[in-house]
Amino acid sequence: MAMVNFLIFGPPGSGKGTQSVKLAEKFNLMHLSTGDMLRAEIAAGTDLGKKMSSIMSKGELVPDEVVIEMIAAMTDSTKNKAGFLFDGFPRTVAQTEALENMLNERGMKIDCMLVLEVDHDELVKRLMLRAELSGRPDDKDPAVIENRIDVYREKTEPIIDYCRQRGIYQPVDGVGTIDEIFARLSNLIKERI
Ligand code: B4P
Repeated sequence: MAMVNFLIFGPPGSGKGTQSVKLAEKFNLMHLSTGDMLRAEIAAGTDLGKKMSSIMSKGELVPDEVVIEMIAAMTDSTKNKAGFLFDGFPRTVAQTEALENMLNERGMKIDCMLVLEVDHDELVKRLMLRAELSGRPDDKDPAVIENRIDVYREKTEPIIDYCRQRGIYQPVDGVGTIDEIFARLSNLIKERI
């Protein structure tokens, strides 16, 4: 059966990670989160993790090559999955082109880009709350949160136009309870899988 591949997309704090875990389980998708992979490198104290942690704690994006390499290393391990769910990747147009190439080489494509839409004040509220619970350094400082949102608008949002031109752009209301948003996303995935 052909794999159907999804991007879950949206500003920091829009709920990509929260929803991805649940969706991957429900639809047997291979969940790949570059944020989780980078935090695992930091937690393991690797050289790469040490280099990346200062970039991430400022709310900047790590270099494209780093995340592209991480994803490339994972795209062959599909283990009878129905498709990929890329979470927090791609974050630049260059990453998007690299992902398309990787998938094309394997006879696949990006089938759908699910974009969680959440207003600015709600994003800040969620991230400040998460800072209290998780202690993530990039959530603690309101100035870093603002920078992450600015970086998203400047470097990541242009991917929306790129995907719109390919006819795979699918906006989703990202405000509501986690279960409500899960139901909205599930309906969209069900139609395509
Ligand atoms: P990520 O790990 O991708 O995380 P994120 O954008 O901060 O959050 P996400 O949208 O997943 O939010 P979540 O579900 O957790 O990136 C972290 C950093 O890693 C980046 O800033 C960058 O430095 C680096 N990085 C990662 N990928 C990269 C790439 N490809 N290229 C370059 N750099 C990269 O939700 C947030 C909070 O909201 C949680 O506490 C959650 O419980 C809560 N929440 C979720 N849904 C809610 C709802 N419906 N209502 C209320 N609260 C909700």
